[in-house]
Amino acid sequence: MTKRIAVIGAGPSGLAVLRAFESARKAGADVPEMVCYEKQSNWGGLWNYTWRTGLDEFGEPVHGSMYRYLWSNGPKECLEFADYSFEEHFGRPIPSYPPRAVLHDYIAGRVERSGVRQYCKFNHAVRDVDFDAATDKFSVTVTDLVAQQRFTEEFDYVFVCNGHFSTPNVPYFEGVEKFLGRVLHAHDFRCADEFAGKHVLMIGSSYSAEDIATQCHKYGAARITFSYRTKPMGFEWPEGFEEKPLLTKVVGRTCYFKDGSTADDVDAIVFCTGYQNHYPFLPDHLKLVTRTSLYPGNLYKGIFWEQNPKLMYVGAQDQFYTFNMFDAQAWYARDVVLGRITLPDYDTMHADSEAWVARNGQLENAEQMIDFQTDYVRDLLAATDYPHLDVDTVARLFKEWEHHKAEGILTYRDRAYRSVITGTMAPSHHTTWMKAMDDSLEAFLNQPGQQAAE
Ligand code: FAD
Ligand code: NA7
Repeated sequence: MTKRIAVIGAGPSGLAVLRAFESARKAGADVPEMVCYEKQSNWGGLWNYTWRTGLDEFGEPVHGSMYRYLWSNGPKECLEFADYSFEEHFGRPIPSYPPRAVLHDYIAGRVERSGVRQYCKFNHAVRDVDFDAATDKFSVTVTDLVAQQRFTEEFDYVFVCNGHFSTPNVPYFEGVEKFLGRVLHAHDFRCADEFAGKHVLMIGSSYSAEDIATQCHKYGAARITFSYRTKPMGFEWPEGFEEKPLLTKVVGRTCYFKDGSTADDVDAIVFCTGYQNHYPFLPDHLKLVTRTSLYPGNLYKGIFWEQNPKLMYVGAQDQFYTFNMFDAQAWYARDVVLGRITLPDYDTMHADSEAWVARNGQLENAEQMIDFQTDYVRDLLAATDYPHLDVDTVARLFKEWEHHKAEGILTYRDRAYRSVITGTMAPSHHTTWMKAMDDSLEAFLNQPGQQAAE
């Protein structure tokens, strides 16, 4: 009997899985039947922009956390697929920090060309997964959102690829319920224009705080106050920015902080307090329970649920590497499913993942974290036929990127890097990021007379 694989989610992680199996099939391998359930009407995951917030047209929680004017927050050269370069997709070199629509086009282009759309069932939300030890099969219960029909199918393997930047982490602060302004989580932020002329408080000191604040500044916010829990970001912020310790209470439109200082006349509070790994469709015995982490526990190779390795997670970790790491995971998992790699016993798997978890716990700064995830990706790549990816060069680019951010949080996106895959130097963008108000694909690619800078 043909084996069957369920893939939950058609974001970059789920698509990496489809692509990995399809490339083996095209090379002559006998691959299992694949079904990918995706609750949105198209693929691309978070990169598939939606204007909606809260619940969608079917009453489902909106997956999207991306906003208008979102530009890549890292160089595209660090996420480039080893089997599909940006140059191949766009027919020419493009600048290093593309806006969201350009990255969506790139992700979609690869899978469109490899013909995997036939495996995707869009507008299908996975509700429940269970495993029957007697039959050695998973049952996956799904709702067809358009037909409003619920059904269950059986599978031999399940890939969990639902992402973990969609369910907000929202702490409570005294008095916030009486705040006389707008309160939202980064998940619901869509458009910086709304905050033109306003004083906005960002709670948090990571990527969302930094990026939403600089977006708001770019589109005319009057003042930005950050509130950090552990430490300030410490960038050289433009005038009107201030970093303060943790918020203690809110009274009217005044915010009080741990050091006794205040911020007055706050118009909006944006909770940039991160997200939860959330798997509502999994029973406890299959469910990963973790905070955002570079190496969640109980996952051998960061992928296999050790108690039942026929359940696999792709993209469940915090990310420096993204698209190419998902590929490395997908190729490795594929080779296990195809019998090309044999998994060790439970104790060996668990000891291995515990060693990674322990090393993760010792990391002290971004450079060490980059090296850690580089080692992880390198380890996966060594075992499969994924095309060569020079992760040492990728790691060097990540570190340069960190330095470039430190040198100018408003200018780092004006930098250009050399492709690790093609060796081509990216051209500079026709407009500096602070002046590039139009984030459409057309505006970005319209580079009059642009030549690749060597
Ligand atoms: P997602 O992209 O989240 O895709 C998961 C998919 O699963 C979605 O399509 C969803 O609809 C589907 N799904 C969820 N639940 C179900 C269900 N029950 N049934 C069926 N389908 C389901 N990365 C970068 O490399 N560069 C960046 O600049 C960058 N910027 C980011 C900015 C923001 C605001 C955020 C939140 C993330 C950013 N990321 C960035 C990281 C991002 O997580 C990855 O790029 C990538 O989208 C992760 O892919 P994924 O497939 O694991 O998850
Ligand atoms: P992150 O990177 O997980 O960061 C979450 C931030 O929220 C971080 O600064 C946390 O502080 C802070 N946080 C979390 N809980 C609290 C509480 N209770 N009080 C105050 N502050 C808190 O999430 P992001 O949204 O920034 O980034 C996620 C992805 O989106 C990422 O891939 C980007 O590319 C875009 P800490 O430093 O832990 O003290």
